[in-house]
Amino acid sequence: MKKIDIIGANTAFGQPRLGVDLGPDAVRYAGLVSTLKGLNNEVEDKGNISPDLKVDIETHSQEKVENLRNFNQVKEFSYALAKQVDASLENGRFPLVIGGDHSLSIGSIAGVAKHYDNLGVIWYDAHGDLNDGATSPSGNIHGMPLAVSLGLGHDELVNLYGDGAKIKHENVVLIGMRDLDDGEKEYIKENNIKLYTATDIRKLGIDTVIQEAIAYLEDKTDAIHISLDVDALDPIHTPGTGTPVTGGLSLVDTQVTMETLNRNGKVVSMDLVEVNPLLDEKNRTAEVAVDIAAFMFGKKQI
Ligand code: Z70
Ligand code: MN
Ligand code: MN
Ligand code: MN
Repeated sequence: MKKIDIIGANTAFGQPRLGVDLGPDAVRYAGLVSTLKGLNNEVEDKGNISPDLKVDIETHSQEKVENLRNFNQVKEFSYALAKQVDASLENGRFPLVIGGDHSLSIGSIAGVAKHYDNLGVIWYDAHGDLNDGATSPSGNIHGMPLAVSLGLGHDELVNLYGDGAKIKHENVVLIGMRDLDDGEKEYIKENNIKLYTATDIRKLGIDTVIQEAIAYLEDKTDAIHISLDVDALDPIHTPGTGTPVTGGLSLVDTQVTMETLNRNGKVVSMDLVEVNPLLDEKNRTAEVAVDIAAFMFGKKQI
């Protein structure tokens, strides 16, 4: 039983495709609140961060500052989200942030990091999201949030809602990677970041991977944040996302990961991001997102 705040992070500013801003509502329509309540959690839906968001389909994603698309919008949105996540933890609740594109994690991690000196982060994603303006091939800030949280990137993003890096390299575990840019690969090696690629997971088995990840973070962290991009899963399960990558993780692997993390009890906050209902098949990806959340909050197969 957990006390959960659902926070709709309806941003599409971190990348050029519209529709991901509708992700939080798609996940609501797929039954998020009733599912989590049905598992005996206390649930409050806090609504969306930008309830009056008016998307301008003409100008969306045209503007760049130092190769950072929609820099000012991402900055403002992230700050508002950080405040909301901070308040949620302050009230003794579990912030469950529903995206929206992955740039939102700049804000959610900044909010959580206010509460912990040694926050652990599990980045469950096909991508590393470890670019900065110089290494990014796209200028899309959704490819940068983990770098920003580690202290690499534009000053105003790195220092957003608290000075400097929010997390340490040795407190991060990457799971599901299979589409890393060259600069990201170098950054992972240089900083010795713990990494499980999609092929590592197939070779070792997901249970070994998640047990190793927990053991790796156990003694040096005081809490864990999980940031789950639905493109970590194979597009067979989650077709409704902006950048699907073949060869992904299975739904069962993801259920095992969530169930194990729930049992471990150290996870205090979660992002569930990159659901884009405009690219989906009958809201299937949102339904899978609800199932993933269910396993994080008490669902079992028997
Ligand atoms: C690429 C970039 C990315 C999500 C794509 C892609 C990043 N590395 N992240 N989809 N969720 O543009 O930086
Ligand atoms: Mn991502
Ligand atoms: Mn991704
Ligand atoms: Mn370091």
